[in-house]
Amino acid sequence: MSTINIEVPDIGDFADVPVIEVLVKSGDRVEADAPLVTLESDKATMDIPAPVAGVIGQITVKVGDRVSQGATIGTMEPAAASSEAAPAAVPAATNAAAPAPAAPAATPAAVAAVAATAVEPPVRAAAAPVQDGRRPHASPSMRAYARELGVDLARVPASGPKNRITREDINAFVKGALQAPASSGGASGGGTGLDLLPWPKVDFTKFGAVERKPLSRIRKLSAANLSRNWVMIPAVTYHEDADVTDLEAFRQQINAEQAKSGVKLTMLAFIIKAVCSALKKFPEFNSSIDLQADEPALILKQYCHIGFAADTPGGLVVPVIRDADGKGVAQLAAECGELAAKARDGKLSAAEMQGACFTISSVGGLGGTGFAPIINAPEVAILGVSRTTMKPVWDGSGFQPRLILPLSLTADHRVVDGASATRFNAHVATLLADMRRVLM
Ligand code: CAO
Repeated sequence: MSTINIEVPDIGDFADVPVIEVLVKSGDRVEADAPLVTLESDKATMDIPAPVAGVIGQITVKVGDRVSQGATIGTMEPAAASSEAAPAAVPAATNAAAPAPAAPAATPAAVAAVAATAVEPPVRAAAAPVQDGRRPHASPSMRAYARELGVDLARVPASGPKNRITREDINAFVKGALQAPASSGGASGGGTGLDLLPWPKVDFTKFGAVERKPLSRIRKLSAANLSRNWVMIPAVTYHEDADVTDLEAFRQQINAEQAKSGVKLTMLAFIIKAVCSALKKFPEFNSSIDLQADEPALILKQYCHIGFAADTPGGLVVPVIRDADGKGVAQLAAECGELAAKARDGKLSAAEMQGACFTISSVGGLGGTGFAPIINAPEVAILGVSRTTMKPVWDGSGFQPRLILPLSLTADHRVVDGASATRFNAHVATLLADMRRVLM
């Protein structure tokens, strides 16, 4: 056997430097210069490289041990010594005329010289992390690995001690980038990532008294969903006015007639009915885009489940009315009322919030003249509804007082072009102006 010791080579002025990572194990085959162990001082992170190519015998240090120049960190068998075809190692000192050996000799003297003589590979060092955490903290070998893969270390979340980026972190980052939808842009720099500034950290107490209130579960979930949807969907909002003068008169009349029965037709129920009809006419609005498949595609749905935003003390939730297209306005109004009550009581089941094809967000009961709602992924559009107001409308010969309902449709431009969105919105407005058209 020609086992050699692996020693800590010249590491400059450093002594008693902690081992922060052991990168190899017994039996690993390594190239010359391959990083074996990482040390970290106050000022730098250093890799101790393999003195020659070969097979690791054992590593005798563990994370937390402290080492200085000359300390043995393990043993290895040089490749030439373990190969039949390789020339026999000749101690340089005994054969001055021979060419320099490809591997060190197996004599103790030669072994001792390995780390500090001609075959001594350079110790690679990286600056220690800066305290604000912005400069990525990684050993030289991890920097080299990241460079090889084209990974910008500043984007890799670190899981190692002292916030250090490990090989697993880089692998996870690359895996995530490969699995991300093409539309989200790469994470390789070059202007395709978001390159956002860190969120401002402010000590608000410097400016006045504050109270810290934990976020509700709903708010935490919706914050994550809304952020993703806002960032990932190239959305455009289109505005339209619907003349609901006749519809509102009809609704009031029916509600008055049925006052004793307890049935109340709501504006939202009529809007759901109109939207279902428009989704039949414009099927791309009842779809989801699948960019993750090998063959990206549009999934067109044959069913019509409608979500509606409900304001609750815990935050916004979106209950879903199943097969809304097959239901009458009275039933739609009743289901909306029941689901909204359940939402406010925090009693909605997960199933009651899943499977929507399209969402309606109505703030009309509260006010508003228009707003840009955020699409509820993986849907491709959402209709915002604001408060009806009586407005003077020119009929060709004079101004007439008409009740106007503002509609704000946000649509995913990857699926819906501006012309289609405007047609859809105008169609919903036409249906609301005369609900008999829903029958056609
Ligand atoms: N314009 C004027 N008034 C309206 C209106 C409109 N567009 N829509 C409803 N109203 C009035 C109704 O006439 C009713 O008044 P009356 O009781 O005097 O008849 C009152 O507002 C309540 O209406 P409603 O009982 O029909 O309830 P709704 O359909 O307006 O609301 C729900 C139900 C669940 C949508 C609502 O409670 C809610 O949570 N809205 C907020 C949704 C939200 O937060 N969206 C924003 C999400 S961010 O995108």
